[in-house]
Amino acid sequence: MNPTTNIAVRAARQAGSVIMRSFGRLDTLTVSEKQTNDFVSEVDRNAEHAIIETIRRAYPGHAVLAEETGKQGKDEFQWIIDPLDGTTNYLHGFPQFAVSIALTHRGRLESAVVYDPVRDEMFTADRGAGALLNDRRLRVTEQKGLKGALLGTGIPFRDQRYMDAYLAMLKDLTRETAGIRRPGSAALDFAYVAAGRLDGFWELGLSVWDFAAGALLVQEAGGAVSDIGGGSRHMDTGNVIAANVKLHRDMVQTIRPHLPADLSA
Ligand code: 2AM
Ligand code: CA
Repeated sequence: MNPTTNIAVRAARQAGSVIMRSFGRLDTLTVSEKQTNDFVSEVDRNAEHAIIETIRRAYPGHAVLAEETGKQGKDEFQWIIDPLDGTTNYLHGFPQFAVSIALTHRGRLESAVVYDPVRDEMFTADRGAGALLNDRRLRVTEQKGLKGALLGTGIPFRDQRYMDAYLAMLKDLTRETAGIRRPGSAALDFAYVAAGRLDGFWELGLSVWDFAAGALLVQEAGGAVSDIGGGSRHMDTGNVIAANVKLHRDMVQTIRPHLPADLSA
């Protein structure tokens, strides 16, 4: 494992203990709403602080982009951090959330960690060296098409502009697959695609910290990640499809007819 991935693992465990310490006493947390339906608690902030401290100590010159504190520093290396992905689940005591930490070098993903502190599952990837769950090597499924596939997704929760387009995609994919799941943590959804627990995943309007680490996990597990129209700008647009290569193609084809003009580029 790369030294940078090792540091990310250490940081993720520290965040995990901040998160789990408060999981049994959620009623005492102070929660605020950043935007419509977008919540943050002191746990998000404390977990993020713990991650940034650990990274800073090891790599003081690196830049950071983190969900709660934004951008800090300027460097070829940038850490992309979501201290608690699935905050809404967390605040309801619904045990599906994760810590997500990625490192990019000149915009290219190098290291990825997604950590589920409830199940103590540590998903890691180094560019060019594969993806692991704890010590086990990960591989996307060999699902050949939509028939029989289990897909993950996220329902638009903030920006409702694309709701009708999204529902049309959902309708077609529901009809053609074995089932659709909406677990509520995009970082874990990507990790589950990498681990072969989901065959594929799609969502519109994600933030880069929700899936930067997840994208490298899927790629290193042999899968494809793209923009919703099949292009390569997903890290900028936040509209994503992830799956094994064959299924990815079928998902793009089914989704494409429903894309609003401004998303199909
Ligand atoms: P977050 O908890 O880090 O904000 C999936 O829809 C993604 O959107 C999640 O990874 C989640 O990341 C984010 N999100 C923010 N608010 C949400 C909400 N009310 N419902 C679902 N997802 C939300
Ligand atoms: Ca978050």
